[in-house]
Amino acid sequence: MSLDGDALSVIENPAAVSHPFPSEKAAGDAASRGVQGWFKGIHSTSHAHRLLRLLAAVCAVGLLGGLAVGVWFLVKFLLRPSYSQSTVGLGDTKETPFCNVTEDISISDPRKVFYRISPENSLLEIQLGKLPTWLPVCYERWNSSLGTLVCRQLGYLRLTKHKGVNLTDIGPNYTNGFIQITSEHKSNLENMWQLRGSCITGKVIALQCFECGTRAKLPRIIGGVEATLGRWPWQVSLYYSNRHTCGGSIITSQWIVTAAHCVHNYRLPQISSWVVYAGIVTRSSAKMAQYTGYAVEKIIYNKNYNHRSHDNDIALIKLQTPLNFSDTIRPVCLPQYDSDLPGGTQCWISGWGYTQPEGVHSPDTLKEAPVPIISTKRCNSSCMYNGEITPRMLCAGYTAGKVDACQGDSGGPLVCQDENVWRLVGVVSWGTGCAEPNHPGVYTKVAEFLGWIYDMIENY
Ligand code: 4AZ
Repeated sequence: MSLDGDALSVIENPAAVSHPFPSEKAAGDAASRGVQGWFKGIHSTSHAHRLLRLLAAVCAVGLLGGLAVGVWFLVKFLLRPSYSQSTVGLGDTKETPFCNVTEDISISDPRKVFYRISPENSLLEIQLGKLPTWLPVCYERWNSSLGTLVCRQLGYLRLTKHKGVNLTDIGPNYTNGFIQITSEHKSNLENMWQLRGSCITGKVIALQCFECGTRAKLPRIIGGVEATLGRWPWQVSLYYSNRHTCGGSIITSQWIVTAAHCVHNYRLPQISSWVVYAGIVTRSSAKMAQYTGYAVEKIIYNKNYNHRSHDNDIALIKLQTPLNFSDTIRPVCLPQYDSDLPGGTQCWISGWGYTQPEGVHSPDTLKEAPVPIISTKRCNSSCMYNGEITPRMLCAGYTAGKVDACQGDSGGPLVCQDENVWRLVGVVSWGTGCAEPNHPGVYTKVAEFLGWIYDMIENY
């Protein structure tokens, strides 16, 4: 697949060509013109003349030196360097000489306990610290709220099913011990588990969480970046006053995640002006009779949203009627708790946003593009966003620009695949221009809002 030309948002950005600074000669000319003007009209003796000429020369040299230092300062500190594609290729995640960033190679995982649900027998398995084995969980003192906590920890919105399974039914595979719940404190899964040699009840937990982040088996597409129906089944188009305004992602049959900047201000009270279209790739199909769109019941935007800094740029939309899941309409999973993706992780964006940085044209067909995560350290360096990236944001894209989200993609998904499920890692939020070198797309970091999302969905 070629990225050039068929990317989500594109190319030929004039900022890619570095602008020459005014030459020192021109600066010197200007300076000496200034010096000449200063001395015009002064008459004196030849001695005084010589003295004055000497003074003029000293001043001119001083001014020139000052100008040279000024130009150097401008280049080094004030003007962000831009790189042409020949110096930094697409996908480059290496250090650039101006940025002075050293990436942390080993990113330490803050988690002490790891959870998984065995795909073979649905048993809940836990890994404590760095122990090499995954252990099943005893059934005693288990309940559904613990099940919900575990599912959420794993990025699934809710618990679907849970039961105790007889140890005698699961075969001889589990000989390394068991995990027993030790705490009554049910809002936090930390430090709740203890190692045991056996389970008193002779039963262990089998679990099923809300299904998300999968797509139907699709014919494979090579060489194109126009998405096909069902490839991003969580992607929705949010229409405001009959116009595509933003993207969004389905997380349950009734809830859509989008950006706060899409819905705040004058648009917020106009609930009836919003329509959500799901299961489409062409916007023109939204007008067809079979896609009547979904009416909106509620819009909740994060109350800490700051429209100046773009911090906390996240909102939830509740539909009046639930979506019917199918091959083309499906929810995306959320990130796991405490998950932090390292720079270079390949993720994808999709949307109906502008396809030219200066353009006003939104494509009819949904576009998709791969974008690697850029570490916050690098994205916050002086050559990128110089400290503007808060812990609630993340960056994805390319040093060279050229592939990026743009206006109209806002609110839409940045998804990354993790062990066969797609997770909503980011929400398209902002960026300086579109596809500019050294200005990658900035996304709301969904992992920072898991508590808020669960809270809103439960209580509204
Ligand atoms: C916008 O205006 C917008 N290049 C969205 C994404 C980006 C820039 C602007 C990222 O909605």
